Amino acid sequence: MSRALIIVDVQNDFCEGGSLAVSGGAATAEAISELLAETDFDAVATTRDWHIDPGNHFAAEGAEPDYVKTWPAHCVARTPGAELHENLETEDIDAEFLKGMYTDGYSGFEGRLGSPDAVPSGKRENMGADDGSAAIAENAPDLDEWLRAEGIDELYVAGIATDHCVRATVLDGLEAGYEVTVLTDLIAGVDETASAEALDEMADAGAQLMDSQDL
Ligand code: VGL
Repeated sequence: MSRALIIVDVQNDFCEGGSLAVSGGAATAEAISELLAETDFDAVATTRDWHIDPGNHFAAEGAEPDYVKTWPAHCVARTPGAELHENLETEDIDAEFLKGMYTDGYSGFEGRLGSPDAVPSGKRENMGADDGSAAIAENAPDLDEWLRAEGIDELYVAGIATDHCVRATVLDGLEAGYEVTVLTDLIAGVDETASAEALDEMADAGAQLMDSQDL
C-alpha cells in the first residue's frame, strides 16, 4: 500500500483571525506539522480554496451568511487569506490542488494541480495572473489523476473544515476507490453538531476514524 496525506484547506481565512475563522484552525496546522515531522508518507498534498467568483457560495452583498451554504468572502485567489497558515510546515508538501475558482469547491477532488508543481515549497510568486486564473496550468491533473500517477491507494485526511471540505474530500475519496482514514485529532469543524454528524457519515461510507498517535 502507498499512502498519501491530504491536508485540506489549512488557510489563513479558516484559522483564527481569518474571515471564516474555524476555532482550533491554527492548532490544527501546528499539529499537522508535528505529524509531518514524525511520519513518512509516500506523498503529501494540500488543497486550497481558491475563489475568484464562486457565485452564491459567498453571501450576497449586505446579506447575512447562513454558515451552512453561504459564507463570508474567504480565500479569494492571491490574497493573504488564501495563503496556507504559517503554522503549517510546507517543506514536505509535494503538490497543491486549487479548487473553487467559480464554484463552492468543497471537495479536494475538484482541485487541480497548482502551478508550479511544488507551489507550497516557497515558490508561490509564480501563481499566475492577477485574477488567479493562470494559477492552474492548462491540462493540470486533478487530485485523483495525480494520486494515481503517484501509485497511491490509501489516503490520510486532515485539515479544515470537518463538516464541509474534509467531509466532501473524504466522501469523494471513498467514491473514487481509495482507502480513507480521517485523522480525528487533526481536523477542525465549523459547527460541533454538524462535525459529529459528518464524522458518522464518513464512517458509514467506509472511512476509518483514527487518532494520529495511533498511526
Ligand atoms: C469550507 C466553508 C466554506 C471548508 C470552505 O474549507 O471546509 N468551509 N468554504
